Amino acid sequence: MQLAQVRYKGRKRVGVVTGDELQLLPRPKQGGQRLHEILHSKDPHKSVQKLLKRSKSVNQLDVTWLAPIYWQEVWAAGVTYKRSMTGRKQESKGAAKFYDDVYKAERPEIFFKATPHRVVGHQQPIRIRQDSTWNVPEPELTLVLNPEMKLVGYTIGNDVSSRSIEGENPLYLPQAKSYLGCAAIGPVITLAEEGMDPANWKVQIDILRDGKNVFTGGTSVGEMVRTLSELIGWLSRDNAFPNGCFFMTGTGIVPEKEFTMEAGDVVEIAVDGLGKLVNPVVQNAT
Ligand code: DO4
Ligand code: MG
Repeated sequence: MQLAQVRYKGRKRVGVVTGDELQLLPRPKQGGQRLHEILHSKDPHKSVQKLLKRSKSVNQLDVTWLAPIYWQEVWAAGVTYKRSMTGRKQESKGAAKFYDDVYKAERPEIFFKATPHRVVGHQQPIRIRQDSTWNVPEPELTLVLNPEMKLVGYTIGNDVSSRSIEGENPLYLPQAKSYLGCAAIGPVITLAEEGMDPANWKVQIDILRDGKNVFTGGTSVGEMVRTLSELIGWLSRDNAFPNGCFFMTGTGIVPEKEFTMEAGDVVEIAVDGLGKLVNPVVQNAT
């Protein structure tokens, strides 16, 4: 079951997406629930089934897609795939040893990525920093966690990053990673179900420039060196997430060092079963 947050006739609404169909659930004032309330309910599937009885079908072309986030924080894990480790070692000679170490260490790299106002949804522009010369999208399986840190859903995340800033000095990581428009999430949240096996899911990215493909890459979640429950365990340690949390699980696709993403590009990320997240790229003043 896939849930979206959209703007329809000027109002934020929750919808259920089935292929090309979009069923809008009732508004909170009419007995509905906001998206995070559904996600954090005892049984999100049951909550949606109940609300679907009073839903209304609309055309997907009549809505604006919003990031499916309310007030959750966004966190991210890093160097969870070999390709991220080798890419980072290349960009940052001084810090190469640390990327090698963290790839093998028991404790993973985990960092704070964004608050909701820094996050965009499907078809909304992601940003390149104005003071950055080398930039990449990072396509990442993203976990939706409730306040008890239970995995309630999956979505696609783009951990947009400045490689020039991160590569200059690893202590600049927060500036390379967290700024306005630094993250995209969506287009939908796929509710977790028994029997789902993310390890089999393929992740695919295409970057288009002037309508032509300038980068294409793929990986599988099974290439990740850590398990999802291990990552959630580390994120939860000595921490609390009263509003729930989105957790990006790291990138397995890093373009060669000659490549930088540019303003005007369009980034398309697809993950098996989770849909396709599409975002144009801008580098404007804030
Ligand atoms: O250490 C840098 C960040 C790593 C990261 O974001 C990733 O591997 O996805
Ligand atoms: Mg990343």
